[in-house]
Amino acid sequence: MIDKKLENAFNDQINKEFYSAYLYLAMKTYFEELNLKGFVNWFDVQVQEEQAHGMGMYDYVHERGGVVELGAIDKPVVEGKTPVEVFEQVLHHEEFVTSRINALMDVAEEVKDRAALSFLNWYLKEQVEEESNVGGLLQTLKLIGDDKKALLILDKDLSTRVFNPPVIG
Ligand code: OFO
Repeated sequence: MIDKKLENAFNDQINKEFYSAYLYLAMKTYFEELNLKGFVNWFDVQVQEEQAHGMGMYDYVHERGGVVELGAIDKPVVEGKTPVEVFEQVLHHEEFVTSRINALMDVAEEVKDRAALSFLNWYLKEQVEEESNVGGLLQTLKLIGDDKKALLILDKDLSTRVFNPPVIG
C-alpha cells in the first residue's frame, strides 16, 4: 500500500505531466500558424509522450493500491514570440519537471519506498534525455538565426520524428 504523502505527491506529478501535454499542444498551435509542419509533428509526438508519462504514474498509483485524484489543469501560456523563444520555454519547462521528479523522489526516500524510487528512476533518465534533446534543438535554432532556408531544412528533419510508446518503470 502506498503512503498517503507519496500518493499525494504522485497525484501532483500526474497533473504536471498532463499540464506538459497541454502546454506542448499550445506550442503545436503556434507552429501550425507558421505552417511549419515538421515542428507541428515534433510537438505532436511530445504531447503523446507527456500523456504516456502521466498515464504511467496513473497506472502505478493504482498498482500500488492508491487512489488517483485528478486536479484542474492550468491554462497553458506560450510565452515565446519566435521559435528560439518557444524552445527556450520548452527547456525551462523540462528543467522544472526534472526538479519536480527529484522532489517526488525525495518524498519516496522520506517514506522509504524503494519500489517507488526504482519506478521513478525511469522518469529521471527520461528527463536527462529530454533536456539534452531540447537543448540540442535550441542550439541548432540559435545557429540558424534568420536563415529561413535552414529553418525549412530543420522543419523537414523534425517531420520524421515518430511516437514510440514508452515502456515505463
Ligand atoms: Fe514528462 O517528460 Fe518531460 O516533461
